[in-house]
Amino acid sequence: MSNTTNNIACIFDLDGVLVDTAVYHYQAWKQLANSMGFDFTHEQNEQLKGVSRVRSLEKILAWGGVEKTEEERAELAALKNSWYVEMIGKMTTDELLPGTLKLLQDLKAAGIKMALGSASKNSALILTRTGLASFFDAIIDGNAVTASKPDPEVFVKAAELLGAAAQDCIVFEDALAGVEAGNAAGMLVVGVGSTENLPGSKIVIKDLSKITIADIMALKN
Ligand code: B16
Ligand code: MG
Repeated sequence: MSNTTNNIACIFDLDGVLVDTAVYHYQAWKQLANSMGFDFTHEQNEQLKGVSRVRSLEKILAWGGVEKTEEERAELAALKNSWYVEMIGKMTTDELLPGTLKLLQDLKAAGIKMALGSASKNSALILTRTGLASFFDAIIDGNAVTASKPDPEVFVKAAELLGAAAQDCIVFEDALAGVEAGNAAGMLVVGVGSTENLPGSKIVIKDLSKITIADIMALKN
């Protein structure tokens, strides 16, 4: 691999980019909303992607027209998380999204630095269950930041830990809040999902099987 590859660094979002956990978040939030007597749509669920647990709950309560005290909100968030953790505790390597393993293996073999940049406070369990932990040179997740995406903090901190300049970082994101965070950090953003949901991305790919190291290098040139 040429030296130029050493000048780039890749920062991956977790839920919806590397692993298929978005469906578990949805199931757990839906169960919580249903227990309070209301529901929300798939379109509304899109707005929860990349958004912190606390902020997600606030949005859901607003959709249901339900008011709760801070203490009650903390209990509801903990309840949702207990259901979610039960689900992800059973995850296997089969739940990696298409192309994840191959791209991470190729990047590792090429000596390209990689970081995780996730809003989740459960990233350690997910990485362990799916066998991805050893790929990352740095992990920044919901436990390491004070501001949620679209604030750039998560990606800025990840780049710092990698020792990479913002302009050399490529962020992979499935959520609009994450695309905005990557752009605010001055990084190049590859959207993962559908174009209509991810404006502001440099390119949008369906999943990680649709991109190679050569494609990534071409984006930087
Ligand atoms: P947790 P990501 C985000 O992860 C999810 O997209 C979002 O739906 C979730 O609310 C957030 O993590 C917090 O997750 O409750 O596990 O701390 O996409 O940034 O990897
Ligand atoms: Mg995500």
